[in-house]
Amino acid sequence: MNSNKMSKIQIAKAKRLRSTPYTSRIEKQGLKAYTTYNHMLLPAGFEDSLEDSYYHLKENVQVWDVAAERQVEISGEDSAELVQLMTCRDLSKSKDGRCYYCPIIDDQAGLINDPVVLRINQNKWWLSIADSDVILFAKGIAIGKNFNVKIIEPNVDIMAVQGPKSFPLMEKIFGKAITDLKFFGFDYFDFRGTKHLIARSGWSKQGGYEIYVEHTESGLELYDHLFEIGKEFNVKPGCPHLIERIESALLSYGNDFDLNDNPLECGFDKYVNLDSNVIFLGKEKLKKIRSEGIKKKLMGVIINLDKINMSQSIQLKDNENNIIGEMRSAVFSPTFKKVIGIAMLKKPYWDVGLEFNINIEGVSTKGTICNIPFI
Ligand code: THG
Repeated sequence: MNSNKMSKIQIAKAKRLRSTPYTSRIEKQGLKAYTTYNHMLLPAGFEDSLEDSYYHLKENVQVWDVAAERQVEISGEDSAELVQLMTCRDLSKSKDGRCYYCPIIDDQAGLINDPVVLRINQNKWWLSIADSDVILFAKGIAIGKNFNVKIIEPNVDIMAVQGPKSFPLMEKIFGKAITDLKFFGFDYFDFRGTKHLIARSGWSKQGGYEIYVEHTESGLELYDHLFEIGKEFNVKPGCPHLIERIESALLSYGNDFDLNDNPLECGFDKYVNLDSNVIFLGKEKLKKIRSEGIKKKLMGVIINLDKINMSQSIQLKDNENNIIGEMRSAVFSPTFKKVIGIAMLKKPYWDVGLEFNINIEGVSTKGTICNIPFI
């Protein structure tokens, strides 16, 4: 009832809520909903149901307008030092032509963003950002440090090609070289005389590519071409998928975590390097957190329900009505036939198997804590 009413409310477009080069196309291709991301339109659903698009993504190939994953380009002689200062991941051995998933933190180790960092070369980096204004943070640091860098948001509009059939589809256009690309590697590939930066990456675990379109006209031709020759692979338009991403535990900045959480609480331990000699903001604070131990932790939850509609976090309680954490994202999973979610649990309540109570739209029910990813 509520959600039906909600869906009739439209979002008013304006210059401030930026369109993408693909907007007119996706609107003709059955787009049903937008969300906003980096002050830009991000498609959030097409005419297929959430479940139909889930199975479609897992079996076929989809093209996504993810231009809202904006680039912060940092170039110049101090660029490597600035990028390192912003992330707790050690980039001292990073290589040209590689992507790095990097938590960006402030001096208190609070998470500013979790971009994919592309090392184009030692003096030119792209931070492919999640939904927060990284460019202002970068500029602030650069000004304060008197760095010799140029920081811009270039005209780059990513289209993602995701799903198992993305490999034969992309091979048909770009040849075998594209299937040789390693996970999180990128290179330049020719399409009708124009070079496009293409990475083997994307916000799904179904495999695929991201095309960082700098030459819009050629990019739009490529977009149309993907749909033209993709027919044999059952290509459809799509967008980051709520069920798939929760099952895969691809975390979403602003939903699952934000400035009030640190990387160790979010399970980003792999991307936290405290024992090398690189210099970054928040390093001392993170060392302190590591030695004292974290006080909350992101976990999975499973709830015996067949639907849920979330737009804010929901408290989790124990039998004595103590708040033990909060669920931040959730969706019904057709694979588990239950609601699965991502929750921040307070110490000492993050034990796998622990039961909790949760009240959803007036109905009280029980759930269980589990590890992520679900799949
Ligand atoms: N692609 C690009 N930019 C992005 C995203 C993207 N910017 C915003 C947002 N997504 C950033 N968040 C993530 C989260 C997870 C991953 C990528 C971006 C990801 N993680 C892999 C995993 O979890 O298996 C691998 C990380 C690794 O180990 O290096 O892909 O999707 N361009």
